[in-house]
Amino acid sequence: MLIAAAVGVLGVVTAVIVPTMPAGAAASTLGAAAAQSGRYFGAAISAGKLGDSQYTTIAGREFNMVTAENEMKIDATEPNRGQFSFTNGDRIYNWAVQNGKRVRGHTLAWHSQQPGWMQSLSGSSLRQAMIDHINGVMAHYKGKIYAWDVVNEAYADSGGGRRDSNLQRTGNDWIEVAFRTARAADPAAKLCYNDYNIDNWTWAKTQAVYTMVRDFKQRGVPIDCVGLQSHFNSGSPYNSNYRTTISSFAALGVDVQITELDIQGASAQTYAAVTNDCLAVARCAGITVWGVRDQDSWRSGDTPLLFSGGNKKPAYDAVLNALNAASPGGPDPTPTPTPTPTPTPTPIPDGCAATITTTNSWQGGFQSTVTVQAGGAAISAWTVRWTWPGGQSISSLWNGQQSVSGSSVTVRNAAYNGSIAAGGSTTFGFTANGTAATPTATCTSP
Ligand code: 9MR
Repeated sequence: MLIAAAVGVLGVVTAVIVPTMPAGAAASTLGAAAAQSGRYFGAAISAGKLGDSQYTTIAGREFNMVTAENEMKIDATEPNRGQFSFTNGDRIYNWAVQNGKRVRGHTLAWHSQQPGWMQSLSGSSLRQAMIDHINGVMAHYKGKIYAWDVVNEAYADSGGGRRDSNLQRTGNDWIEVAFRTARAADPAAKLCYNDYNIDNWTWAKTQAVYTMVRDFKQRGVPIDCVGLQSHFNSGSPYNSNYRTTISSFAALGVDVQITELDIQGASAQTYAAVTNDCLAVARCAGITVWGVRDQDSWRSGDTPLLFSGGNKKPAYDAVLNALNAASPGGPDPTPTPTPTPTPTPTPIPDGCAATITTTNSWQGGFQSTVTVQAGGAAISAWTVRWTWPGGQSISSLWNGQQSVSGSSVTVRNAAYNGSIAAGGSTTFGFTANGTAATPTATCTSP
């Protein structure tokens, strides 16, 4: 009877516990939680605080991406013309890498925080100084930076035009010259345009930057990402059309990175909304908060961050929970106008199949989605191959790893989307130069 009672109790306990167990173990830090869907979670780090153990304990534990808050800016890295200084930039870079984090570079061409010598330049000598600066800094960090904010804050606060600055007065093409210089200096770094108040889709500044990025993609000016700074406050509040902003930029064929997030008052609900908006768009690559604790913020009076002293704020839990609730296999695919599915009359016996569809095209270029489908058995890795018929070339590819040999393209799964359930599918995408083409692709899985 005792045994029967014990079994009965165990049976009840089991029945209660099992259904409440999460499908996968929830991650306990922001970086690990974001990584579950192939994203990162970062923070702006200040070299002067690397001796503060509360600061480094939190930052070391929670974040897997680092931006130097001031130390890689123009005044810090080239205090005298032609004389570069990387002491503090390297302190941050080394701390990040020694702690297993990647680094975003911030920033190469900006009207603000210019050293005195640059402020006094104009015309072709300023243009040359900008090019030399980009080359000097990017050479030092070549191959080491995940993404550079190549150009920062080049648009006016209202009206939808460019901001007046000494750089703007060198000619309207200064932004594309900066991007072309940056691509040649470090082809491995993603190149971002970064700005504030481009979060609300209805604002003229947002539309102006969108138009610039679309023009750059159409003309082949190298740009890989848009940084939405996302400093939210009463004058520039979060709006639910933020998701539209993210997906609209992404649909141009660039990554979107939330680069300097802080929210006046740190509403948990707003932090969760921002996180969910990023999670809803496959090409929203990650989120960086602009500081670690409230006391570290450039707007500390707004208490806009995720930590107060050593303590996690309610906004922290909201962000962590949102990240943990994201689909584990990878980012949700960007909602695209459903392309007419290619009928698959014959079942895939084993392995996988791949289909290329064109989702967008323009003069000289196009964007495609490739659907990778598993056959009758689950697969844990895949390789898709095709041959371009007419000189096309990929300019940017996401959710996969490409290698190219002449006209032959090979794309392997990314770290987070190799596993596909039997009959399930995943997608990757790319933008390419040339005339839109949908060659037959083969898929193999080991
Ligand atoms: O947080 C930065 C602060 O420490 C500096 O004094 C300030 C100087 O311009 O820059 C702050 O960071 C800015 C970033 O570089 C660009 N976007 C706006 C950020 C907040 O001002």
